[in-house]
Amino acid sequence: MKPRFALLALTLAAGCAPATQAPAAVAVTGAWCRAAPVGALTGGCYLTLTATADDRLVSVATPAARRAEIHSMDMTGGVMRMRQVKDGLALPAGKAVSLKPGAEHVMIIGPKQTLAAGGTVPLTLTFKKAPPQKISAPIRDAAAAPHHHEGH
Ligand SMILES: [Cu+2]
Repeated sequence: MKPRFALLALTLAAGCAPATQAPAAVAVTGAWCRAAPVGALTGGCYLTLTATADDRLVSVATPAARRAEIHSMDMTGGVMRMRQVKDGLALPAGKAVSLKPGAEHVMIIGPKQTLAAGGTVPLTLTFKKAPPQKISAPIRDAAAAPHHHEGH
């Protein structure tokens, strides 16, 4: 058991080394935006972020809308409410943080074009430590997902 533990410790130490030497990085996967009807005032975008070192998603910007905000959802007095996350979203090292319908999400406000399925939304993600990333999120229909943008 002992040699095996030593080996494991060594492997962990080796695995940690690149995170401290290399600049902080955040992997962005599964990005998409929900298709919205013509004239919709807001839209939701979702993605999964995995940081190599502790980081924060500080802000999101898009040229496709008036502005973009990071929102969280919580229950207040039995009502689901959205709130802007002002100090950014924590991204613990190595943990996949998913922004998804019914939870944290990127809200785009005042889209400049219809969010039609098949299109894309360019998003610039700004992190506290990792360099900013530009991604292109495909727009998809999500009829089955809860419609949480009403009453914004
Ligand atoms: Cu929202």
